[in-house]
Amino acid sequence: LALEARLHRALANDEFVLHYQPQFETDSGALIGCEALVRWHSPEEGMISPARFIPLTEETGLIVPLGEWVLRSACTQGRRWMDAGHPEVTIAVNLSGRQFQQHDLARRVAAILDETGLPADRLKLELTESMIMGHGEQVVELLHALKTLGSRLSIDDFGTGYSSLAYLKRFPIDELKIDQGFVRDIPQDENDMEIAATIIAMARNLNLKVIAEGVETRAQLDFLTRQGCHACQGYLFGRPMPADEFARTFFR
Ligand code: G
Ligand code: G
Ligand code: MN
Ligand code: NA
Repeated sequence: LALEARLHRALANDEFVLHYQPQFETDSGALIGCEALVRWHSPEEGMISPARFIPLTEETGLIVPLGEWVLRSACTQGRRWMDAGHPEVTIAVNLSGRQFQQHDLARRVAAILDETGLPADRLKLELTESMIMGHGEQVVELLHALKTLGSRLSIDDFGTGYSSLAYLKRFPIDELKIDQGFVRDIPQDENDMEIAATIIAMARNLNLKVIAEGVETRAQLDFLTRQGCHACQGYLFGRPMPADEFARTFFR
């Protein structure tokens, strides 16, 4: 069977799973949230990374129902952890451009929040610069509609797309997520350190939260903390892991 057909069958057969990666506040060391990352548990091949199938689902449009499954599953998990009495955490979910083109996306998100019972302010939607840049007033309206629900908006892979600073002021964004490409070579690469420091300073000046991803070493964490980065995510703290392992590891 071709990959596309196998992906359709995988969605019907419930072969996708979400892994969760923790996010920590740098000052306090407190767990503040997690990012939901999809994996395909293929009966033939075992666990398959989204890097291998997300691009094809974006081409074929399957990302729309898959993305909706991801959102519903992540919200369901967030509500389950809440009901179990675990500390308050936000659940970050990646949206793809195709999902963002749906004119009724805000209504769909609202319906999923309603259905799962996750409070809107515990959901964080990760968007990329290319999804929101240059798409006009419709996008501004959609962002405002999502904000009005009460959920948070984060710009993923920040610094890798168009860098128009105007949109940061114009759009109701809550957080910038520094791309791991700027974190990887801290503290060896002076340019990357300058870029990371500049993004942090800019975010703080604009009253936005800033989180670094791909944090793997103590030296990276120390640098980011000194610069005033609010939060960090990366292998130093934990890899993406199944929900039960996440709870055992981080809710104690
Ligand atoms: O988890 P991992 O590092 O393998 O993810 C690889 C890529 O797949 C990343 O770019 C990540 O943003 C993307 N990805 C993971 N889960 C999702 C998802 O649920 N929806 C979308 N649109 N992208 C995802
Ligand atoms: O595009 P997005 O930022 O959503 O993708 C996140 C990707 O980064 C996931 O595939 C996740 O597995 C990966 N990732 C998370 N933490 C680290 C890390 O510390 N180092 C590296 N190399 N990758 C990471
Ligand atoms: Mn992401
Ligand atoms: Na990213």
